[in-house]
Amino acid sequence: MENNLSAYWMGFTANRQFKQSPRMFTKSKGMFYYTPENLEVMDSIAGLWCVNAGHCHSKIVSAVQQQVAELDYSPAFQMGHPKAFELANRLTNLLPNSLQHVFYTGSGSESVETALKIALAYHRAKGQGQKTLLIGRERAYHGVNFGGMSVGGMVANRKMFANLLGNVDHLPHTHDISKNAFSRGLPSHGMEKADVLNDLLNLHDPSTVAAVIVEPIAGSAGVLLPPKGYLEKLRAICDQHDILLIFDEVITGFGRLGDSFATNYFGVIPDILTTAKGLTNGTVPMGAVMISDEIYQAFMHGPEHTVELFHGYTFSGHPLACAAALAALDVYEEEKLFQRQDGIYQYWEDAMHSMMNLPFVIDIRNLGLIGAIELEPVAGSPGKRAFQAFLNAYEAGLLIRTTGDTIAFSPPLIIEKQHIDRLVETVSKVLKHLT
Ligand code: PXG
Repeated sequence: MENNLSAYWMGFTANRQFKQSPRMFTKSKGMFYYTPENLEVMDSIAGLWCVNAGHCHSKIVSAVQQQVAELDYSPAFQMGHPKAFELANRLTNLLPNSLQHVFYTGSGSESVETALKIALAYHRAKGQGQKTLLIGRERAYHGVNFGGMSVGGMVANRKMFANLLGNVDHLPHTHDISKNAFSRGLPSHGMEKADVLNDLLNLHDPSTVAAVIVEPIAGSAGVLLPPKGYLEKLRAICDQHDILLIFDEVITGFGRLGDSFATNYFGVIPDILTTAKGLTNGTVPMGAVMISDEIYQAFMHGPEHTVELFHGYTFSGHPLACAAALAALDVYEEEKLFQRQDGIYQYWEDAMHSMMNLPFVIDIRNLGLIGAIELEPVAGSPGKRAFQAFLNAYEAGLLIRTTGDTIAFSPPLIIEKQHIDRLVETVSKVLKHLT
C-alpha cells in the first residue's frame, strides 16, 4: 500500500512544508534521536519538554513492558489498581503538605480542564456558586481544549475557534525586553503587572471570581519568566479574596527548574497544580492534577454511595502510565535529576548568554535547564526567521523548538557539558548563516 503522507493531519505543524521534506525519527536513546537513515539528532527540547530522564531509559522501558503483560487496563471509575494509589502518594510527597490529592488525566490539556472544573465546582460546593469568573493571562498556553484555550492567551490558538468560554478575563503578560533584555534568571522589572489583578477584581468584584490560572513560566509563548516578586503578589491577592490560584506546571514540573516543581522553587503554593509531560518521562500519555486538601474535603459530603465529582477520563490512572510514572520518579530520584549538583545550571546559563552577540539576537533568557533566544523578526513575516533556524539546525543534527521568533531550549535533564557545547556550536553556526 502506498504510504500517503497526507492521510495524517499533523497538529501544530506546517503540513505542506513537512510533507515535501519529511523529518522522521525511528529511534531514540539518551540525548539523541535517530532518523531512518540513522543520522543522529541531538534533542535540545526533551521531545516536547517531557523526556526529562533522557530517551528510552532502560528502567522505564522495562517497567512498561512488565506492566503491559500483567494488567493492561483497569476501569477508571468505581474500580482501582494499586499503582494508581502508590503513584498518588509518591506525587504528593514531592509537593508542599497542602497539596494532598491527585486527579489523573491523559494530557496537559485535560489537566487544565480538570483544574478549571474543580475550581468552579469547589466554590459551588461551598455555597458560593456566584464565583464563576476565570482569570488567565495574555500569551498563556494552557493546552488546546475549550477551557484552556479560553483562559490561554495565544492569539493564533484562539482566533479561529468561536464559542470560547464567556466568563473569562486576562492579566497582561509580563514580557518586556525593553527593560529586561538579557536578564540572567528572573527579570527584575515587572512585578507591578500583578497589580492588574486588583484592577480586574475591582471591575468584576472579587465575589464573582473563581480562580486565577498562570504558568509559573510560560513555555509555549517563548519562555516568559515571572518578574521577581510577581508570583508572590498574585498569591497574596488571591488569598485576600478567596480566589483559587492554579499553577499550570505542565512544563515546569519534574525538575525543569532545578527543583521538583516551580511551586517548590519559588516557594509559592497554589491551590491546584496541573502536570503532564515529564510525569511519565513522555513514555506513556498521562497528566495529573494536584489538589489541596481543603478543596477535596469540600466535596466529601452527601450520601456515601454517591459520586462526589462528575468528572473523569477512561484513561485516568492508566496502568501503563502509572508504571511509567513510578519508574520515572525512581529514575529522577536515583539520578538526582531534579537538583543536579555538578554546576550544570551555571554552565547552561553561561552557555546561553555566550550567544548574545550572534546575528539577529535581541534577547536571551534562562532559568534552570530552560533557555530561549529571541530573534528579530523578518519585517512582515513573523516566525519565518526562527522557522528557518529550526530547519537548518535539524539539517545540522540538532532538534530545537521555535515559537514565533523565539528559539526555546528545554533539554533532557541528563544533559552534560559536552552536549551544551555542541548545542552552542550548532546554534551559532545556524544563526551566522541566517538571512
Ligand atoms: N499547559 C502548559 C503550560 C503546556 O505547556 C499544555 C498545558 C497542554 O499539554 P498537552 O499534553 O495537552 O499538549 C502544555 C503543552 C512548546 C510546546 O514547544 C509546549 C507544549 C506542547 C507542545 C509544544 O513549547 N505544552
